[in-house]
Amino acid sequence: MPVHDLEKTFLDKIEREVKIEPRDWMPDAYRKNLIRQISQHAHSEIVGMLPEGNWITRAPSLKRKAILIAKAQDEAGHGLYLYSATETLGTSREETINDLHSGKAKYSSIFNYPTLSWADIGAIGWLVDGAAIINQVMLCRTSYGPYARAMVRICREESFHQRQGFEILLVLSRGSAEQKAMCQDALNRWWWPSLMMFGPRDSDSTHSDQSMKWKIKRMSNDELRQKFIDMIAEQVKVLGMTLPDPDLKWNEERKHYDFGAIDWAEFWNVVKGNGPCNKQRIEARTKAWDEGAWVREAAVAYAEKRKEKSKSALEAA
Ligand code: FAQ
Repeated sequence: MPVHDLEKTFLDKIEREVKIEPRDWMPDAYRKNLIRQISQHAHSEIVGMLPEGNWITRAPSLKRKAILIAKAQDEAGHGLYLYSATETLGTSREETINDLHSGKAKYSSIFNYPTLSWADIGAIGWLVDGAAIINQVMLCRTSYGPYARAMVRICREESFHQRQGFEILLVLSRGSAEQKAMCQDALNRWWWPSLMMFGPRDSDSTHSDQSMKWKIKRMSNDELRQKFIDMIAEQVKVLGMTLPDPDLKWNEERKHYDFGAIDWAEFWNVVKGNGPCNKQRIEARTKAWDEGAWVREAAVAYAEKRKEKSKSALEAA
């Protein structure tokens, strides 16, 4: 079929909300954009375990430790579904991971901030998972089938993560003066970086226009950010805490919360690799990759042995 007709079929599917599947024809730029977004999403899940890992050995009780381990394990699983979804687009896992280690591929800016107190684990669950869900609910309707299906499962787990984060903060907010202060301090430090998770303003977003046309993204960065702010500004009242933004105010006309200026210079600085923990995060991932080489080699050797065995069994039969 001529490329023109293939493209017409592709666009027609997008128009009719029919999912694009791995073996379907797709424009190179669509494939490339998906590889970029899905792999960066996968890297975010994997790097995202590191700030939480910092508290697994120091969780305040056995119950909290077990919950945190389970949460980090879920995130490893999300990363693996998403690496698999990236592979369906014709790229290898090694290539994708090398791009993370070399700094070519990004991961969410949020994971370059340190976790200084136990309350930070609550703030990550409530704010970071909360922001991730707002973004990912829209991605359940993304046009690429394997990505959309992975998102459905991931969202179910993320909403549990968000509730556990809120519950950690709720307990602290009803605790001693010291615990209340710890809770407020975590919110003060995580609020603005959480807003940055949604990406640059729509006017500065390079991929949004095309991604919206192809229905990879279904809502814009600013729309999602506003949705998140409206949700959190209400929920924070239950905690009896505040968000560190004096301009945060309900706007009756817009039926949304107004909010103060985001520090975009800080955002780009972190994205470019100069955040408080960027270096540490990549070093930890590279070290884990190098130290796991023997496991990958053993798995390949075992798979080859099994293949050989079943081949000989077939020949003998
Ligand atoms: N950090 O043109 P746009 C989680 C980059 S999962 C770093 O607007 P796009 C789970 C962007 O890549 C969190 N870089 O880009 C968890 C592009 O650069 P490039 C991750 C960012 O793709 C919870 C440039 O800026 N979620 O948290 C960021 O249309 C707790 C221009 O930007 C996803 O990845 C950023 N925040 O929109 C785990 C969701 N924002 O690639 C552990 C899927 C933008 O050209 C604990 N991704 N950039 O070099 C998306 O929905 C989109 O990719 C956006 C960005 C909305 C993130």
